[in-house]
Amino acid sequence: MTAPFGRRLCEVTESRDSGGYRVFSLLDADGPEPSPGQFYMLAAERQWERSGGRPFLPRALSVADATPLQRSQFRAQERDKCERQGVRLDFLVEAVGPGSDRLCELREGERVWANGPLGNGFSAPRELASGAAGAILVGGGIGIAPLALLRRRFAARNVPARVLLGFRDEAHSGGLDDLFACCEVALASEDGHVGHRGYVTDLLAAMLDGDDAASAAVYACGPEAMLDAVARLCSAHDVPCELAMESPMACGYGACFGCAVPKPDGGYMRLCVDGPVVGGGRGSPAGNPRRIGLSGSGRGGSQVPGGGPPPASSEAVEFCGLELRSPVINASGTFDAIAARRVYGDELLRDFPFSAFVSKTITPEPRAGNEPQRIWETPAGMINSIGLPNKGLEGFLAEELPRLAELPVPLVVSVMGTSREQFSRMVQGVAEHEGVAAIELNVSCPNVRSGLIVGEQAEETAALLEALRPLTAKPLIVKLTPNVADPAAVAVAAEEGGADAVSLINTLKASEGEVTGGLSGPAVRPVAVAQVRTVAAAVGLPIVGMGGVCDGDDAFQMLSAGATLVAVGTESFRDPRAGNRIAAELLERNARGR
Ligand code: RRO
Repeated sequence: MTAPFGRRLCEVTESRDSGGYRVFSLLDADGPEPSPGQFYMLAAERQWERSGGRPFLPRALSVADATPLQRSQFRAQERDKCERQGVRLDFLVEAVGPGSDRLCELREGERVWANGPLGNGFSAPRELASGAAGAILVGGGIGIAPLALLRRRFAARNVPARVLLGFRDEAHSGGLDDLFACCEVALASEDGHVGHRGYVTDLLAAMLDGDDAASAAVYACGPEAMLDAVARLCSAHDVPCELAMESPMACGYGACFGCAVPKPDGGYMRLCVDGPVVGGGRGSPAGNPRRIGLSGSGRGGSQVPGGGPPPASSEAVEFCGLELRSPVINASGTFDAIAARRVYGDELLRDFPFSAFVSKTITPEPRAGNEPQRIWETPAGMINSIGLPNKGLEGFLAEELPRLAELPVPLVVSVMGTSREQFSRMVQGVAEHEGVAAIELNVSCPNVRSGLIVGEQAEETAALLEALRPLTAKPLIVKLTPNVADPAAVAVAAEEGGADAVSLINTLKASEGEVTGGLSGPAVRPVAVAQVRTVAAAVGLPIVGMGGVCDGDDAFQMLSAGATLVAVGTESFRDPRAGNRIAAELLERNARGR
């Protein structure tokens, strides 16, 4: 079953302490019932971004319990809004940072933005737990949460399930009484305050040494070291296991490419869409899980260079010969329409959030992307070091282009190479396909150590465009870097070389501690607006303005600075429907301003 497309406000119906943790309940009037192991991206409606711009991104929490509610159980005012039955969702959370701190402070009556249920849950009980030994559930710390719902589903189907839970110390054994109140559990604690003194995997090892272990199946969630140990034990005993993993995640639906974990056969997978539950093969779980935790070429834009009011109506707009229904598109690499369709189904196509779709940048050969960790939250933004994971030109043309051609909007393919020859191959390879309306030349990725970043030098940019211009009549859009002293000089070079448009800004080179990558989000918006204004004053080309656009006012500001189109990037991580929302807000704002 697919999730409803977008995020929705859910009321907090209960919130209470549970040991060192907090349990809170949400009334989800519109969502389907989740499967054990699935998760939601959550953000409080109020006071998110409250202190120093954090928390900024929503937080992934796996669901600890889900209770279908009949309409009659809703409060009167909710009942009218709800066409079918809703679900009460329980979550377990520990205050360990700005996001979880705020979620721990939720009080009854508050509202929370929820996007979900997301991800692949544990297999249905009948598929794995058919043997006499049934299921063995292994939880550690806050990882006990998804196992609580799993245990209830097993019980409902009369599948025997033994539960092994481990805690560091008393302060970290919260949730136990709440989530496993009425069932038998074997406990372990590192400090010996309860049950076996040691690790929960000691209990698992003893159990797997038993006679009936061969017919068991193991389901586990907990810290990385625990999952590694569970995987090793199961492999040694030839017992199938499923592991609920965790990785820093910005979006939950495949857009951000942040939650990568290594695949057993090399490369990476995104935990949000290929997990968070992985494994299932006999003795071949997740490989080596690294981390757990959710816890046309119409030259000249319609804008007056250097500013002036945006068009009175934000509805239809012409851009490089393309008729777009609104000026709002996506920023390359911030929305994976193929993954999003897997998650949200065809509802995505019916209400597609952008008036044109820009692909993630592709390169001549496949790339696995950078080693995780790949994303870090910053004040009012985030740093990424994704490293261009993509299937390469051939893989893109064979596997992705046909599916992107099904989108209800024009397709812009973003390409990159490390030499003029490579760029030429990319442009030729892509341009001949009917489904490709325009090509973005990414000369500005901050995260690939390829040596030259073409867009840092005006002469290189002009020479590149002169080489590429004769290869296609399709519009060429040059994606500029903000990491130069004079972006307008590079934009002028692109124009002189024959570009049809420029887009800016790519992310700002940034560091937080040891981490280096590209900064995006509202934190960069003033820089982006300034650069769009400067570039608009210097070139006659249409401009795609982007950088921290979160709402209609931001979009208006970008258009007022001289952009013809506005691209939404990081905001789509927080709100999958941000593109349509911003287009509607822009329309409303323009109507007000008239
Ligand atoms: O994949 C990335 O790391 C990435 C790219 Br291609 C880009 O153009 N900008 C960015 O911030 N990250």
